[in-house]
Amino acid sequence: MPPAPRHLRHCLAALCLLLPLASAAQDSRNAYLRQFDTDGNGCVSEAEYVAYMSRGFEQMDRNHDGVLEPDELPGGHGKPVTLKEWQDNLRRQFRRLDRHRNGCLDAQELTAPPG
Ligand SMILES: [Ca+2]
Ligand SMILES: [Ca+2]
Repeated sequence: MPPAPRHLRHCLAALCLLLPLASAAQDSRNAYLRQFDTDGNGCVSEAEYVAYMSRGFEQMDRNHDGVLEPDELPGGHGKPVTLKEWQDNLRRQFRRLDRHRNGCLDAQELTAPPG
């Protein structure tokens, strides 16, 4: 699988700054998971992951046209990103995080550095 385009990696890196990685005590991991886990079953499905992470897109899409133009991207440059491209990238990210391949992320998988 080809690496994500550079501008997407930048966006995702910006989102990952929200992760409490440095102080990833189990409590904060679980609190983080609960933000994603809308059905409360203790793990994050692909749909829950994409829905939650898409909020980042909506917050950055200041003119709400469904496209992140360069001036809406972190750093103010890069190729425009559509919501579909953003979500496709999130699904790839989800599959990388799902190390147990059970279609659901536990707190440990969710807070692991992407890679
Ligand atoms: Ca869930
Ligand atoms: Ca836009």
